[in-house]
Amino acid sequence: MNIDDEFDIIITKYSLAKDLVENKLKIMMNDFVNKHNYNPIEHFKSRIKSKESIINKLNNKKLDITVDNIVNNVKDIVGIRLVCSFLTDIYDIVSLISNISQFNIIERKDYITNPKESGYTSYHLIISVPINYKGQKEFVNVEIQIRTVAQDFWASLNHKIQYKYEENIPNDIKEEMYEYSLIINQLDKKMVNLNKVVNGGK
Ligand code: 0O2
Repeated sequence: MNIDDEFDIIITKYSLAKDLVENKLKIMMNDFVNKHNYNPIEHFKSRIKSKESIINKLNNKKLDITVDNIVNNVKDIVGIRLVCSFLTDIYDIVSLISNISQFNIIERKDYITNPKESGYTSYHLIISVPINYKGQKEFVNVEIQIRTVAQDFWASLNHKIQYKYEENIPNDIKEEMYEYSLIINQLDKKMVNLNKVVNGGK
């Protein structure tokens, strides 16, 4: 089988995983809203990584373009981003996701407690979920990124900057973005406190 056909199969399998995870998350959120009368998720987005981006990622990691390398080294072929209002929502959502029986947590990265050098903050989970492809059960990885609206705002501009300058982001822009990430973190913490005051300490 040539690599284009292999890619088509990979995309089909990961699309099944994306549908499954989206459905489970919707059910999870409906249950939460029914119970607490509050929806911590402002919005959510899903995407399947393009073939070009998958190839770029393997090239950056100096790996050959093979099915094994794709499956073992590109953990975010399916990416789901959950954006919420408050820092505290992030940890509630992580805990809810961790309790979904079909989701097997493979990796947790708390870039809120340990921000990346760029200033990037977000909580990442890599989960493995079962899919049924042509009558066979298989497990597929999905990346879930959970972040606040403010963190998402920062990440979105940072993504544009990375795209424009690639590896050569000018130092003054890097420093400015880092400074803004600190401001955003302070703001997020203040918003949690103010929300507690407004809601009588809850
Ligand atoms: P895209 O376009 O969002 O898909 P990996 O790079 O995934 O092989 P690593 O280092 O373990 O391995 O991944 P990491 O850093 O935990 O997560 C990678 C993803 O996090 C990125 O995916 C981005 O979505 C996001 N991310 C990480 N660092 C930054 C950052 O400094 N700025 C922004 N805006 N996003 C970041 P991709 O595939 O790089 O990009």
